[in-house]
Amino acid sequence: MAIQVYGDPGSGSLRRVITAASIMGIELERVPVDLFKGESQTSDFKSRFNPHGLTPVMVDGDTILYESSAINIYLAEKVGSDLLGTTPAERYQVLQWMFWSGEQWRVFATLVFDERIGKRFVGQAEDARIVELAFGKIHAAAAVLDAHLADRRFIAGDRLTLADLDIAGPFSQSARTKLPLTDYPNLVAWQQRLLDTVPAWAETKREVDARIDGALAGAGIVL
Ligand SMILES: N[C@@H](CCC(=O)N[C@@H](CS)C(=O)NCC(=O)O)C(=O)O
Repeated sequence: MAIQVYGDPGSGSLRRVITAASIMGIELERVPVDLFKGESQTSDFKSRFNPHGLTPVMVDGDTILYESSAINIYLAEKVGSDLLGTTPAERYQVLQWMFWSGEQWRVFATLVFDERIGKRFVGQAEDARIVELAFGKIHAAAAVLDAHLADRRFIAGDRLTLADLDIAGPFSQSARTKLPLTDYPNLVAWQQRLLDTVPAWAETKREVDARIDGALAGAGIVL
């Protein structure tokens, strides 16, 4: 039976899994979950898949996993992919940056998305203090990334790994949420490199954009 992934095409987290699976040649059965209708927040979804009501969720036989990074590590180990590094040293670098991404980077981009876009769908205004706090954290992390990428083409090693996909996640919504990233030329160039050299990253961007822009237009929201 095919590996199933539950998620909404507008989700930057799902995008990381779809992209990684595509690169690894893993066929996924996609099960749509409409986040704009709250389909991940039902008691059925929470009790069966993820008590937090968040997606994506992967089902592979008896294995049910949430958290995109864990799903990508699971998939990479299943097929022995080099996306997770080929030596122990490389693998620890990949893991270091994946954990860093969750702790220092994506969490603040998600906060901005919730304030600037999520709240608009329920008729609320953004809290400027929360956005300011998140922007401060994003600036600090972007400066570290920009310096790290000054003499590197990819985050860990000299080729694409899961660390790149994890750190690229916030770019899925950054134009809509107006993240302050344009002052970091190495970061901007690295993101463009991913779009230019990783077809699945470009393809999933189109999917995310179509879904979110369509939902915004449908709700009459102009950012
Ligand atoms: N750290 C989690 C983030 C999961 C997450 O925030 N998912 C969002 C979509 S990107 C979601 O399902 N939101 C549904 C909701 O808030 O109701 C991961 O990487 O999987």
